Amino acid sequence: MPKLLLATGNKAKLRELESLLRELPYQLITPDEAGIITEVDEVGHSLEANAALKATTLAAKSQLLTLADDSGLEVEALGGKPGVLSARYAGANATDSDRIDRLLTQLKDIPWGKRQARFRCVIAIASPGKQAELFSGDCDGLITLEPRGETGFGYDPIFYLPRLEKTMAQLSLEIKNQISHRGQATRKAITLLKSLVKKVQQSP
Ligand code: ITT
Repeated sequence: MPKLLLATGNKAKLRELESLLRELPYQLITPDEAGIITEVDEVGHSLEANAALKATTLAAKSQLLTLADDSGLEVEALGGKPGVLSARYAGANATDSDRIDRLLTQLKDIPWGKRQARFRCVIAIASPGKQAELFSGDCDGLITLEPRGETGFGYDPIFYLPRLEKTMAQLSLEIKNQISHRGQATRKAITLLKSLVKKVQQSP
């Protein structure tokens, strides 16, 4: 079976990707199994640029077909911030709870009707020495007044989904994957991954 490196240092993201990709005819390889450190300087100014950078850099390092994910939260009242800086929003060594506190403080005067936000995810797939192919997904919601729920990661406890009347952190991993930005982007990428497997099988 061909190998696919899931190039993320975020364990919760890794679990979601493993679940989304588990039916595919690929052996999914974690960074630990490949013996690589996934840290890449995310110098790009967009999720697209950073996803491509992570996938091409780590494909070159591992010599494996590589999938990388760059994602973020865009808050309308903050003009789309933290966006591409979502992971670094409260400084380099901050925790998920530090980032949530910072965001809730920034939004303290914003009323419930104006707390629209969007999760965006860009998945990049790259073979060693090749350009990355990109797939995106998004998911709309509202930023709550306080955290609720225990599942997921990152900003999930303050991301409310009106249709489900729950935060993202009140959903099982399976339901989150059905509706999330990452689920949507990954399902688009699966079409490419399936065609790449066929090519490998057909080559002599
Ligand atoms: P890798 O770069 O190693 O994949 P990372 O956590 O640094 O791990 P990103 O650079 O893509 O990942 O940063 C995305 C940040 O956006 C992440 O740390 C969360 O704070 C937030 N985020 C992304 N997807 C999320 C999700 O599904 N639920 C909640 N927060 C999310």
